Parts: sequence; structure tokens; C-alpha cells
Amino acid sequence: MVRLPTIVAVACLLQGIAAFVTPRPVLLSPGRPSMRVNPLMMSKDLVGFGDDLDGSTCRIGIVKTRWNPEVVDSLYEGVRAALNETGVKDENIYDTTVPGSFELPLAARFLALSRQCDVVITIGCLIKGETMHFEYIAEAVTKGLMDIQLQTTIPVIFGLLTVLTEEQAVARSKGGNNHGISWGKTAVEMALLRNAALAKGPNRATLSLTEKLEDTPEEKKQSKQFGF
Ligand code: DLZ
Repeated sequence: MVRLPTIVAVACLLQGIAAFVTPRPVLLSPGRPSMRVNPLMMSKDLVGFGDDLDGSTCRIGIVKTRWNPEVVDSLYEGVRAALNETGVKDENIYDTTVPGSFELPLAARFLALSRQCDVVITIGCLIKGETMHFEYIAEAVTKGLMDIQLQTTIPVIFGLLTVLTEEQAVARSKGGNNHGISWGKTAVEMALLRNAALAKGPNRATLSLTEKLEDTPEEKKQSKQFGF
């Protein structure tokens, strides 16, 4: 006869395997979130995002670095927890990795031009060393990311920690002060803003960029009336 503890142990094992092998969509390279804790449980909201942020129609590109993996992976977990909380669907998240922060702008540009994303979140961490390297990269990446969002009209979230020490990086990437959480929510807010601004009318926020917008009869009437 099979004992109850054995059944429970087998069930837990199967659940663990199922969670581990669940596939996630990738664009350029696969990535697997390591959800050890839920960062949202402890987070403090410094920006004041509303509870009604609805990301269920948003398509999100994420590009993260492989430099400083402990910090970057934790920031990524914060981003994913925020996206999950706002209802972004897993199949609408496109993950990409790059070696270091200097590579973030080009990868972000590829994602922005892919027509698969309403917003791109970049995640990286630059820790100041003893040379000028930090200053050059931080400035170039910041400018690069701003240029991309203005040129493509796809919002780019500046998820680059620029810190003096590893301790500062850890303090900003873990627990209640995980900056990834606000980056995730900022991404949803900006994706919705973009879609509302570039599409016409509040109910057209989910249309693809390639789709041609047709005015409703009421909107045609209004256009004539106001001369635009
Ligand atoms: C080379 C370098 C150094 C020293 N430090 C960092 C860092 O703290 N964070 C980071 O994201 N990347 C670093 N890199 C790598 C550069 O960003 C870049 O990948 C290489 O210079 C190759 O272009």
C-alpha cells in the first residue's frame, strides 16, 4: 500500500518539474526567470502607480545584460513580478540578453523596430571601477536609449543601475527597493500611453502598428467639423 507522505512527496516533485519545464516565448535568446521570492510582497511604491494599470494588451520587449548577473537577475525578477501584477500575458513578453550594458542600445533598437513590442525595457548594471570606462559607457548608453525611443516612438525604459559599489547595486535590486518593479510598471504605463497617443480613440489601443486605422462614421463627422 502507498503511504500518504509518499504521495505528497511525488506530487510536489511533479509540480516542481512542471514549473521548471514550462516554456516561455523568446525573441532572440531564451531566458528563464528564477522566481525565488516575490519582490512585490515587500516593495514600496515611490512613484505612485495606480492600482488600475492594465497591461493585458501590452507587448513587452526585455533586454538584459549578462554582466553583474546577481544584480541584473534580481532586477529582472522585479520587472517580471510587476508585469505579472499588471496582467501582461507571458506570450506577449520577448526576452533578449546581451553581454554588457554597452550592447543595450542596439538590442533595444532591434526590439523597437521588430513591430512586436509596444515598449522595451532595458536592464543592466554599471559599477564604477578605477578607470573612465564607467563614465563613457553610462553616458553613451543613456544617450543611445533616449535616441532610440524618440526616433522609433517605442518607449524605452532606462533600467540601468549606475552605482559606485556593489553594495549600492544590491541595495537597489533586492527586496522592497528592487527598482525593477517600478521599471515594469513604468513600461506598462508608457506602452498604454503610446498606444493611446498614436492610435485613435480609447478602444483602439491594441491595434498593431502595421494595421491601418479606419475612422468610425462618428469620427469622420468630427474630423470634418474640426478641419483635421
Ligand atoms: C567591460 C565592462 C566593464 C568593465 N564593466 C561593466 C559593468 O560594470 N557593467 C556592464 O554592464 N558591462 C560592463 N562591461 C562590458 C561592456 O558593457 C561591454 O559589454 C564591452 O565593453 C563590450 O562592448
